Amino acid sequence: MYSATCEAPVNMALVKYWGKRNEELILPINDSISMTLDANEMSAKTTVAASESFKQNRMWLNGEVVPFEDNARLMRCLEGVQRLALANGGLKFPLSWKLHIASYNNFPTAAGLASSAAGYACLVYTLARLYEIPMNEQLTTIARQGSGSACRSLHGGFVQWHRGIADDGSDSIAEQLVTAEHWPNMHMLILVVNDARKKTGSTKGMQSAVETSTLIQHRATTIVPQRIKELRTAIQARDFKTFAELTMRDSNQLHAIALDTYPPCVYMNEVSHAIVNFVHDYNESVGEVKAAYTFDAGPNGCLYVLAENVAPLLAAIQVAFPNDAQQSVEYLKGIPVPPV
Ligand code: 2P0
Repeated sequence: MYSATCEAPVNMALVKYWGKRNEELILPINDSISMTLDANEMSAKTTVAASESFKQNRMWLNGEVVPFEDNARLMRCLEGVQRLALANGGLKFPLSWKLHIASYNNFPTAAGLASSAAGYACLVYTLARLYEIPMNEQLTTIARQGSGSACRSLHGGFVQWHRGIADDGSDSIAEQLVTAEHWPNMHMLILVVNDARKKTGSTKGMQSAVETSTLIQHRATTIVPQRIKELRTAIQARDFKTFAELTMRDSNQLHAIALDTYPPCVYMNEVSHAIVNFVHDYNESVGEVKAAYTFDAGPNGCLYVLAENVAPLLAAIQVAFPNDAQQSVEYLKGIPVPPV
């Protein structure tokens, strides 16, 4: 038997991926930029074993059996890695050996917290290790076919997913812009507003947006290219103020597009909007932009803040959102919290 085990962290988009131009290959209509968390924060951990004695391919997610060969995205990832393995040559065992895959998330899978990004990135990387394929750009094009945002979790730090122009998706790759060490005091707090499964998943939500939103093409062709340039410059310069404004504007635009979808997709709730207001009020009260929010396809908020500003921000959050049954905004994970 041969096996490999790896971990891959969640990433959170700053300029959002929303909309595909090819559903099957998962090719986006615009570039996106994200930040990958540390692997010891929120991550997926996957073990893949291959053995001559396995009768069939099997997979477990958080201990529960899940479909394998009926899962087209999973099969595409497996076939993609196996194709690379064949091209590499020197296989230790035949590709016909069946696989057993076990994957765990160390955070709630249903919470809408980018679990598929970490999961597929981890799957593809672990398969690559099993077949002894070194990390390379093509792996990001394979992870992309599991879940679009997964391609970004193959790199740490700040990462850009290029939409590409080729019809076969060969240039729709993820590229690391800078490592996490470039901006070591950048932190993310997650405010868990609701950990229930969302009504309209991202795949369906963005598909409806492409079909019905009259704003989405303008965003993809005009707004995002400029925003990507500006964000890259802000990250290079560690310019938090510009970084924060671009991030907040892009989150707001994603949800404007979701509302412009017909029928509309509503991902943020009252508490999410209260978080938005809180961050703007907080920045105004301290006279400087010290926090930025972003929301994915769900109500949970992510705040970006520099290490030195975490303690006062957390103190203000606790005052604004007392932890009662009605409005539970909870600090989930992130960093060692200094005394407030
Ligand atoms: C992102 N999201 O850039 C955006 C922002 C959610 C909001 O990527 O259909 O699970 O598997 O490619 O990657 C979530 O979408 O969708 C997502 P598929 P995915 O992170």
